[in-house]
Amino acid sequence: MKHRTQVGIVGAGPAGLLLGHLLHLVGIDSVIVENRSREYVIDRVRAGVLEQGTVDLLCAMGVAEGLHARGLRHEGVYISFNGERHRIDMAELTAGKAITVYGQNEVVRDLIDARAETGRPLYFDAEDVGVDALDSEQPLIRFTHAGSQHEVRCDFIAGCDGFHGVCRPSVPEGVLEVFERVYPFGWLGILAEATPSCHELVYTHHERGFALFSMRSTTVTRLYLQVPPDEPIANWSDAAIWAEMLTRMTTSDGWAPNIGRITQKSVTPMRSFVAAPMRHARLFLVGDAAHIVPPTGAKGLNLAAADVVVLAVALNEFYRRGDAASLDRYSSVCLRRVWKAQRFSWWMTTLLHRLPDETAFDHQRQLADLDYLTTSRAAMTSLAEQYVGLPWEVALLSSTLGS
Ligand code: RFL
Ligand code: PHB
Repeated sequence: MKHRTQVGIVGAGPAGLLLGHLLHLVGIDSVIVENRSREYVIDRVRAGVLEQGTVDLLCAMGVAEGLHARGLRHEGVYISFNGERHRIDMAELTAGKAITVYGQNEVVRDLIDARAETGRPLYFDAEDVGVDALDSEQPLIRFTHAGSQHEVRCDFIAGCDGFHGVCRPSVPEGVLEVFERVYPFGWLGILAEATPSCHELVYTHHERGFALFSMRSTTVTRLYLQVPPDEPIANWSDAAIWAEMLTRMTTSDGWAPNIGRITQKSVTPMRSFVAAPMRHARLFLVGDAAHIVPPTGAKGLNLAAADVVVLAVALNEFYRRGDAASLDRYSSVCLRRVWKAQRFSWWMTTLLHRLPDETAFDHQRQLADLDYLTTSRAAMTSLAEQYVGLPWEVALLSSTLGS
């Protein structure tokens, strides 16, 4: 089967779905091709923290009904070390900005529903997905679906297929420069049926390693523990997980997470990665396909959304006015934000984790950093403005959606 579209989108994660819907709103056609099932894409447990800019984007796109009903707005965040929790009042330090806790799977479900309502094509369970003719005027996406072979001829392809996708590896050798750091630890994450015992997140530095208290709703707690990067999850019984969580997180005032039935557990490795430029010919790399951050700064999904805004605005200018200047700037505009998020995520990660080869000096310096962070208004402001998200190109977006 042969199809023709303006923008072919590989991947129905947050990046692909957001892009598809923004393009729909400005009247640009797209076909989205996803190799997993609808259920798998929705059930995958990942991010939870949305920056103010991501929230504003979902609102401007008219897909924020669930977010308004079930999202949890947090105006502060806690940093815990030496058994004491210290609150950073983000809203006060950033003239009223906040983050919102709303699961990535909820965002994805809302966007899949919105896509279905538009009637525009979205193929799940696509097999043998590949991109071709990238250097031509009409690049192609090829895939097999329900036994039939499909070929989508596109003006542009958006590679929104995550870190393990096919788009980045399809760029010819020598075009992309890769910057990478792999960390000597991973995160063991759980979801538990337990009422969150604190209404904001708690990032904990502990002798035995990092721990994070988060949530998904008023009845579900999300927790993470620093573990070795290749730690088999089978090594961790539920009882062992709770014992370690309580050891690391309990503070001297008696605060600790509530315990409940564990409904999901997994180990995630941690890396920082950037491939530049984020474009080759008519292929644009978007979100995790181009960059990965360690989750400590809660930036991955938000960075993917920021890329999407830049690309959608540029495509709109191309189709409305025949002006390709913004498409030509896509990579450099995105990379400025990406590198600042890389720096922030690396800083949060190295501030809060124990390194296997760290010296007593490193440890004392880390504690001094934490002390400074939680007592200096300048340091707290710096964390707050990056955590709620550096300014977005929202003016650009609203003029595009309004046009
Ligand atoms: P995704 O979500 O990986 O989506 C890519 C999609 O492409 C599909 N795909 C293909 N489709 C067709 N053909 C192929 N050959 C394909 N190969 C892959 C995949 O099935 C998938 O559906 O990338 P995207 O859209 O760029 O979104 C990025 C975010 O998912 C990611 O950055 C965040 O989850 C990172 N992250 C967090 N980000 C935040 O902003 N805040 C957080 O609090 C946060 N916490 C986290 C996180 C990631 C985590 N893990 C598991 C890595 C916590 C964790 C534990
Ligand atoms: C989450 O709730 O999954 C979460 C929160 C903060 C992070 C990472 C993940 O930094």
